[in-house]
Amino acid sequence: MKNFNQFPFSLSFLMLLLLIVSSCKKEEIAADPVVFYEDGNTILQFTSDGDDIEFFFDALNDLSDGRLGSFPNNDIFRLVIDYNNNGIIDSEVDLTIGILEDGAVCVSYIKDQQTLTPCEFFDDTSGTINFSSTENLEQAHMNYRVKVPKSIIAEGNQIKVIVSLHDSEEGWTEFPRNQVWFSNAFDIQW
Ligand SMILES: [Ca+2]
Ligand SMILES: [Ca+2]
Repeated sequence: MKNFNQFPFSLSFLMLLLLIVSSCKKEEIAADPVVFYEDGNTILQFTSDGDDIEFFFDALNDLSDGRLGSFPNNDIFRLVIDYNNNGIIDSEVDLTIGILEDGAVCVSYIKDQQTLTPCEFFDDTSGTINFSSTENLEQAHMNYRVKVPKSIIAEGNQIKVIVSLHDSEEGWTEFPRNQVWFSNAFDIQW
């Protein structure tokens, strides 16, 4: 009889505790940007914001303004995403994100490491390619922001990502470098 009475009490107490912990955790993550790569030249970070996620790529060593012009004579980024977080390419499931010259956010699905589908465009996406100072460096330099709904980029709350930055003078730099998608990609979760 004693055990029978205790069980519902413990269960509801546990559920209340879980509710409190999970609501605190959500607010904490939404407020703080998470840096997932940093060296003296490049800072890569994301910020979880409700149903959206914002990526910020700060190219501290790119001091040449490459906002105008067409590829390869411009500065752009490419974000490669392992949608189902399984470490391998799943054709037309995993995706890439970039920004076109008119500012539109282009979502392309990966067929294989060399082949992407044409751009698709989704509501509630936004992005900017900037030549400006940032909190990391006062001198004007290239930096990139892109915000997308989490539902576009993730099956759950965890993905692997690769970021490539293109400078008109230096070409592509991939983070992490020299790899087969997504063998040693960055793990991020929110
Ligand atoms: Ca440049
Ligand atoms: Ca995958």
